Amino acid sequence: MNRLCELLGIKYPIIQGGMAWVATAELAAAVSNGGGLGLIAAGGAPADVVREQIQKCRKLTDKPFGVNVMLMSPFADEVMRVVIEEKPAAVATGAGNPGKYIPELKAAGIKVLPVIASVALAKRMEKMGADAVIAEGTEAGGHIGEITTMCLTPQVADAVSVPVVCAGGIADRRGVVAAFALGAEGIQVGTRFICSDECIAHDNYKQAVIKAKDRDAVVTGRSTGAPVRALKNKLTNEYARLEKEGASFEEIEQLGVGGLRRAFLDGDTATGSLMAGQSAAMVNEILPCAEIIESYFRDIDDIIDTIKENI
Ligand code: TUI
Repeated sequence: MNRLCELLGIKYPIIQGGMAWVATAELAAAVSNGGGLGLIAAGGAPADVVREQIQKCRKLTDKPFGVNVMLMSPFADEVMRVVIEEKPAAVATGAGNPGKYIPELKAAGIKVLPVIASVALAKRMEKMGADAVIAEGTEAGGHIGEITTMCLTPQVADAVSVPVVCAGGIADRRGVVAAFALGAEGIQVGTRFICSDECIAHDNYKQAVIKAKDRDAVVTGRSTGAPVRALKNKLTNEYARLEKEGASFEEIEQLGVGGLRRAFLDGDTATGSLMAGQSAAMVNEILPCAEIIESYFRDIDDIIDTIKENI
């Protein structure tokens, strides 16, 4: 039995990425109903909105689901308090060190799954009681670290004993086999789920992901210390121009304000922040979450047979 499935009480070892605005109760419930672990993304939302989302998700699924808490949010403390009261099956965290919250989360029976982008933080999280770590490579969308999935995953797998979930660039079942070959016991998938029937993002956002080619998911914000990967558009071009000109931190940050909302709600593909990973280039159609999940785990033997024939 797969350790991640056992830990979380799920059928397939797949966790949905915690995408701000995109990962609503509807998406999380659909992923959980499809046999994975759905996550509601708290993003920058206030705590009462997160509580409503958790309660809504409970009505849509009787399967385990979780909440992704973005630690750079000004509401992170309040969101954690609500999560501890509501007790979803799991909490994933991003963009920071969740150490100070771990004892209370564990005391509430909530599984703790920190997203990490370095070996050092993976080790620290294991020591502090994390139940698994999500090793996210730089291929991922949104706020990212520097190390590739290919290099990060085996190093984290060698460094910790808890299950490692591999994230960043996994677009299909070939990626699943690669992740498991690198030592992972599960995968986290974000971008692929943007193009699902149950994702309530604006259709323009979904179509932009479908249209994306290999070099379209670009990184901006390296100069401000918060690199973000999103689909290339007027916003990313403008961002890159300001960074090159050495504009002030405030001026650069101002450009991104409301960007996700413009992309997700308004379908503004020019000035919205179309956060997506490099795997966007491999996403070609909108499908129900359950079909997406099954497509990741179907006919795995065929890939392994091909590998055996060639090595
Ligand atoms: O968190 C993410 N992805 C995100 S968060 C987000 S919202 C945002 N928007 C604009 C700017 C910044 C954030 C959009 N996408 N992924 C998980 C992740 N965590 N990637 C990298 C990290 C990370 C980085 C540094 C985790 C911990 C860390 O250092 C913590 C420490 O104190 O050592």
